[in-house]
Amino acid sequence: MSLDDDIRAATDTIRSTDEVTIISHIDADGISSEAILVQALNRQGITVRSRFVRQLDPLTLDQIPDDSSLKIFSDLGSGQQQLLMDNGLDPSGTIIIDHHVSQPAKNSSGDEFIEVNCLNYGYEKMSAAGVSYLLAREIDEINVDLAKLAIIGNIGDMMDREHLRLTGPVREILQDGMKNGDVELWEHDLNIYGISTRPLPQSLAYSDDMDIPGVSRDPESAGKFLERIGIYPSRGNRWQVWEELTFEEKQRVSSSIIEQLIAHGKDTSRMFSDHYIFPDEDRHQASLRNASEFATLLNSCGRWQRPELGGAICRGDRAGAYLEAEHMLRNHRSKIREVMLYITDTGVSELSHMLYIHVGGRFPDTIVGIGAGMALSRLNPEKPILIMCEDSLDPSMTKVSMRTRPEVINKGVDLQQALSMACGLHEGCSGGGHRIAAGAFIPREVEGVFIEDVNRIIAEQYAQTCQDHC
Ligand SMILES: [Mn+2]
Repeated sequence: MSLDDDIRAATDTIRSTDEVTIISHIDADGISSEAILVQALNRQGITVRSRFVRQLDPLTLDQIPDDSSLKIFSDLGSGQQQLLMDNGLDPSGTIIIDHHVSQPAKNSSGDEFIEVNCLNYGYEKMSAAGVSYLLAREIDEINVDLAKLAIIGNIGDMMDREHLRLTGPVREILQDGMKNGDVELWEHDLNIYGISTRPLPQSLAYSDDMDIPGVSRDPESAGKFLERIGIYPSRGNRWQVWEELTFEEKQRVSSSIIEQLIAHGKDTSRMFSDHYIFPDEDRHQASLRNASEFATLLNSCGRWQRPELGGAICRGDRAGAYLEAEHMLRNHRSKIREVMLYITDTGVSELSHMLYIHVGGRFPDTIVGIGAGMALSRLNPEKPILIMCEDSLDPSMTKVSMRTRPEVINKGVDLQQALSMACGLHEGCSGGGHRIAAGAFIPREVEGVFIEDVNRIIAEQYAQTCQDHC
């Protein structure tokens, strides 16, 4: 079997149905996956209803209608197949489109779900939106105009972060988008975030990947750095965004940063990355002009319980839904900043192999992980960070989020594996995610021992890599 075989099997099932219920995840990848699937299915004359969930658990399973519609799970489901079986989902009437670690399950007659999961074939750098797109394209070539959404989902799930570019099958999806004319590739450009909306000094100061002496973490100094090389704020005191610089100005900035890094003996290997630009989006709606900022907008919709707004934007709404989402994004940013400042001000506890902090019920549990990721570059980025908070839906439970950086992954750390293993040691725990970012829900009373377990497992991961390579 191959991924293509699985895609064809799912397509055959879809062709023989006229009603579908999609159950998708609330993040940028889940929202763009849903938007791809809905449009592809509607074009086939199939009626679709959608549900967005934060995670698949017995509580959210209740939201799935008990009817004869074909159920399509996207960006979730692979790791919860036993739960789905136990809840009576029919294997022949259920499709799972996912990229998380799969745990297959069989019903009493030995049947399994129809699963399309790129990870099952070793494609680690493709997200659910990528798989959804391949399926949509198999259904009808007309769906190549959905490639842009697939790029957004993949970027939202950070599929480009390790290699600083999209790779593998997603690279081919990118070619589709470029051929379709609504995706532009800026290859080997400066590795900064916010190229369409952030004032340049801020973009430079808060690059996750570059530690530029005299620039990083200090927007004011970053502004002075720019002025020293002859780049000044335009029109009053407004700083340009990266996208607005001329080619020559960009080169001047890049070469000055290289000089600065080399002069201080810093690593230059993560200085350049690919950017994915959407030239058809209006400059007045700048948050939609590139894939990473578009993904941020979708994430903020999901995190604040309005995933359907993100879905409307994916389907082309540039009026009501966009304005509302922009408003939410501003709120989202200020809340994440609050989390980050709380973490850096309060300080974290340091164990041998990780940092941790408990923020109680101070912040919505949907954004603490992002805040922790941002705080990490201001703390000790050598160690993964674990953050705990109260579960908003069930106060007897604690939500755990972990984040780390690519350099740490390269040393053998796998947060998904660490949390899954630690969850296996205690009743009532569930966890999953990715090597670089993972999460879990655990009963409150096991918090203390859980932290110790995770720290020990991460220590073992380091030791294992050392055995293999040292
Ligand atoms: Mn995903």
